[in-house]
Amino acid sequence: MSRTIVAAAAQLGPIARLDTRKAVVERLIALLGEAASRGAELVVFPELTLTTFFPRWHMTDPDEIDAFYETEMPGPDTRPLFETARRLKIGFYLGYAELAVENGVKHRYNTAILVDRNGEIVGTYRKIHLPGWDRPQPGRTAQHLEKYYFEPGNLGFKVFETMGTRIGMAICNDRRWPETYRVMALKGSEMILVGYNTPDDHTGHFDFDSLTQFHNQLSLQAGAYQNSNWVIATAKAGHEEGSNLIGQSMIVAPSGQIVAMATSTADEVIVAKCDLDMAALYRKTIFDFARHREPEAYRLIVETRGPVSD
Ligand code: CDT
Repeated sequence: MSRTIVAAAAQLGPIARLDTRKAVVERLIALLGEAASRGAELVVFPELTLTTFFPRWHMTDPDEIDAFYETEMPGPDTRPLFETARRLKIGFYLGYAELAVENGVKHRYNTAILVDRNGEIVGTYRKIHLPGWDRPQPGRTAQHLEKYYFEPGNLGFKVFETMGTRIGMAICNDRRWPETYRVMALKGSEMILVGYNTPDDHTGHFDFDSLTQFHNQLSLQAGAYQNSNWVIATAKAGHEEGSNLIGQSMIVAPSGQIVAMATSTADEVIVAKCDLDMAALYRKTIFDFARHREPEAYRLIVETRGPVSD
């Protein structure tokens, strides 16, 4: 008997700086309802779902900064989302800015959680590949200051056994790095969930920026195919506070084929029935890791960060 899971990407259009959490959560609940009515059992929301993409600004006032972070999950504003998911029997991935206190010390992470169909948090991931800079860059109107607002995640790439499958999580820039998918695939993941906020005007180099959508597709399709995983990737999209965020949320099969893609840059749900045994097919054949991988030849990948001379 084949194993399937109906998965949805719930793309969000822009969120303004002054939009309240309550207003955003109402949008998420509407998307959850639509996904459920179309048979979805698992919904993926974007990176930093609850607020505008604030790393585009350099803020220095601690109170102003703290207002973008969650100190508890669920909290008073997000609890209705968990309750709705439990009632609809639908699991979800949610990205948000996390302010955590570990051993009495404050830490800030770009985080995603995985919630099962009973509304319980069953997995947490903290973004590892933080793009951008740790201080404002002179001459740039739109900054990308993720290294200023977050520390690299300290939980590694884990795989969570839940909802009848094995699920891994990644966040935005992680999707461009092959190591992200490979570590989770080695741990037996069958589905990788990704939320993102990707501006198409961030480098100022037209030759590069004009390929932003192509690079999104390329990374997600390669990650899915080379690692025999379903990839569910969800954008925060549209013209947000002066920045153009690409949409193109998509569901990619382990064959690398795109089986669903958003057509707008607004709130939009896409749904696909994912055959989990398709992942097994690729992993038993062309990507049978145990038979074909040669880790001795890859040592350098974990021994160095940057280029080395041979
Ligand atoms: N949020 C995020 O990781 N965005 C990046 C843009 C990088 S531009 C410095 C991305 O990889 O899409």
